[in-house]
Amino acid sequence: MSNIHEFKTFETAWCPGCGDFSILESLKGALTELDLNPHEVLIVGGIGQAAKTPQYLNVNGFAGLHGRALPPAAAAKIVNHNLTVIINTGDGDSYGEGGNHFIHNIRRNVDMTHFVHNNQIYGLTKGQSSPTSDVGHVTDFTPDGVINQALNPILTAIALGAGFVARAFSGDKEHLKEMMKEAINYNGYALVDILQPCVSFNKVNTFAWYKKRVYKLTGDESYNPNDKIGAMTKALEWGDKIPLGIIYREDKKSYTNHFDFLKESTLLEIPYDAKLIQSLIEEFI
Ligand SMILES: Cc1ncc(C[n+]2csc(CCOP(=O)(O)OP(=O)(O)O)c2C)c(N)n1
Ligand code: SF4
Ligand SMILES: [Mg+2]
Repeated sequence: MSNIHEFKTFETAWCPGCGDFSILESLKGALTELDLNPHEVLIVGGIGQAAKTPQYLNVNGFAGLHGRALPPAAAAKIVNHNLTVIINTGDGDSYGEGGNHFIHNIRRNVDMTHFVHNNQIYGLTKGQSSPTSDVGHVTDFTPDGVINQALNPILTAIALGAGFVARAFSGDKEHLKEMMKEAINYNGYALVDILQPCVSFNKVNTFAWYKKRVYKLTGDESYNPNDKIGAMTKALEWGDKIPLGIIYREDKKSYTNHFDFLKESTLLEIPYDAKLIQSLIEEFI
């Protein structure tokens, strides 16, 4: 059994009261309850407040470029599929700057878990609107209110063929931890969009704003997360009522499971054969 203290608590640069703190705590709890040890886990971030998460946990970490967390995460998993690979990064990083990677990583279905700290704002750069800011949201960058339609990450992920799509709220740590465990255990790309209040720069989507609206699908027997059309209809719900829980789930073959040679060992363990590589190069000369 791993111990939560192994994941340590480092000094953070987050504002007091930020929703990111509970995400970090729930993540540590989920890793411990899944009995994972620090050396078995890789956490990858891009750039932003959320993307600092790998720096605050005693696990393998990789800080990528803005919007570019998913490619190195996928590469690490493909090279060593024994690693538990998790991406913690923001809504701007995941759905804006990294939007193209978001789309094509879903299609590739590498077995990794993507936790998006969705504060509906660019937090690190002091509060510009992000792809998930609602229409009408006033920021310094959009003084007359956002006019662009907000991106719906849940609907987009389901439409693109993701096999595990969930939503959680950083104001409900216990439920968030359970969603994290389910997502990490899922074999394939798993998205958990986490509603995360930014107390400094988003004065609209506050803890109180979310608390008034969120409700759980978890435990609701009448909801079937395997029904794709039903899940897409549920994904459209946003505003007065916001569903939390596993919105869609389907078992699919993950990327590395397509290759028989990876059943015997990881790519990392296959010895480097300079002669073979040279002969392959010579084919092209
Ligand atoms: C290529 C590039 N563009 C822009 C920036 C500036 N930048 C840094 S963080 C950030 C937004 C981060 O927002 P988000 O991903 O939502 O994370 P948050 O800080 O809200 O957690 C931007 C635009 C950058 N570092 N690199
Ligand atoms: S700016 Fe917002 S997202 Fe960033 S640490 Fe402060 S409260 Fe959190
Ligand atoms: Mg953000």
